[in-house]
Amino acid sequence: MSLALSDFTKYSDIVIQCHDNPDADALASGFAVKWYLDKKGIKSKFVYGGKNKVHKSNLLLMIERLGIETEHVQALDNKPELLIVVDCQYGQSNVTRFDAKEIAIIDHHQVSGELPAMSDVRSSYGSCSTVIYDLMTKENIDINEDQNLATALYYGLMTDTNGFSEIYHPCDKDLRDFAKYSVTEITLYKNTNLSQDELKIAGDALKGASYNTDYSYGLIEAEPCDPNILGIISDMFLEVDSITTCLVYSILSYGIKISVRSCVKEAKASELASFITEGLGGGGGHLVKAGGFMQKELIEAHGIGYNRAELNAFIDGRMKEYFATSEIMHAGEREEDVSQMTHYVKKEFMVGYIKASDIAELGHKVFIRTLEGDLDIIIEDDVYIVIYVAGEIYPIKQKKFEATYSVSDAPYVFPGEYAPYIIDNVSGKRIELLPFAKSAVAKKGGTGIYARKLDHRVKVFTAWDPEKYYLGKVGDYLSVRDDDTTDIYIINGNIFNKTYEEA
Ligand SMILES: [Mn+2]
Repeated sequence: MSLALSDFTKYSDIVIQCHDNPDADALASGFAVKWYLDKKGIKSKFVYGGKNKVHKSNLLLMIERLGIETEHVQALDNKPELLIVVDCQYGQSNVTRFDAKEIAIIDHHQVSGELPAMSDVRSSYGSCSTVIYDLMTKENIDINEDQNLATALYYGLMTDTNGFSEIYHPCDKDLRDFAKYSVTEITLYKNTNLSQDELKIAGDALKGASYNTDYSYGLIEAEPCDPNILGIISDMFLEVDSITTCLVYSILSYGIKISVRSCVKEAKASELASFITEGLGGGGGHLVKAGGFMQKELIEAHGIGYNRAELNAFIDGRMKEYFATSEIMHAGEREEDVSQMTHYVKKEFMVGYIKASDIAELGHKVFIRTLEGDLDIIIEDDVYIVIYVAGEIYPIKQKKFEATYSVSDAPYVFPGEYAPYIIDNVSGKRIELLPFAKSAVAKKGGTGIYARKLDHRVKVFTAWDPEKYYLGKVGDYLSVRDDDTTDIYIINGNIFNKTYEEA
């Protein structure tokens, strides 16, 4: 299921709807779709339903100053040809149901029901604003054409990711880095974000903190409030001396919003957030700060009653489970018992490669943005860029490249979801990598490994990075080199199957 914004241009009677009680991301998303349709000369209306009209000061300022035309309605005058639902999904409990001949969905939450053919739901994105930014980029529209549009999308992403601290997808980073927003506007909204009542919610919530002494974590439930309040509470909560991780949540009518913090290297906040929300929504962020959301429909489908007592017990249970079921290993401090493992060697598989000097001038420093993170390389004559089996990118010297791979005539097919690109730091140019990519085949054999499939979660601190662990999940492989059995690391199960075979 996918869509392009240009799919909408064949309709003439369009209503755009965001979820009830809109937040900045919902408003920015509706505004952006309407902006696009206006540009194409198609009339549309942007509405939201529900009991309440927008009343938060920052949102009122945003609506007024960026010229967002939105209407609070209880019903539609007529059944539109097309209803485009943004930042939520049709049929969810936080979206008033309006009838339409056809439905389209653009969202970034977890899929919770059946989707219409015209839908684009990207659960790993920090905001719906980012999805629309990407859809516009694909239509060759520069959001910076209109500063109000760039400001709205930037603010939508900012507020949905706790001031960018809970961002992880490269496309979110693109919007954050490339939007030419108005600093004046953002500063104004940022400082009208909390009402006196919300400040009181934060104060009340702190009084109800609970502590788990076995695993040194803290839990706080806050009354329904702006997600930014959760971030403020968890930042303060983590400073308490007896805890090393904490989770702050609030139970909303349509789901649970969480904010997670960690100050120890044995638990990444991003990973904890994704563990807590797994199967029920989504979560992620950084080492120290992360956030997430769990959908009411999915929680209920898991047999958990949507009431405070059951939800509190469920969240506390997941926290305990996280700490109880993760094994921590430090490379170099233990010798693996290879008799319990299988001997494997590399098999033949295809990768992509690019000669670095084909994409930028020698000596230039370039920045590469990939799904796994950003990296910088210097363009040298003997540097190649390899696109690995799941779309991961890494630089390699020519000598090592030739020893590991042989070039192939087969056309290159990119296996990943986010097309990598570089920014040339000298010329400032953005260059897509895929048009330059050619195929190569990995040679069989080489250094062998011993490996075993994991049946529980393991965190490995490898020899080359003692600060950050690699997470191994059920189905991934714990591996050691056959010539150095203290060199433990994790190989993703999917990549392992594509790249190794029994010796
Ligand atoms: Mn959103």
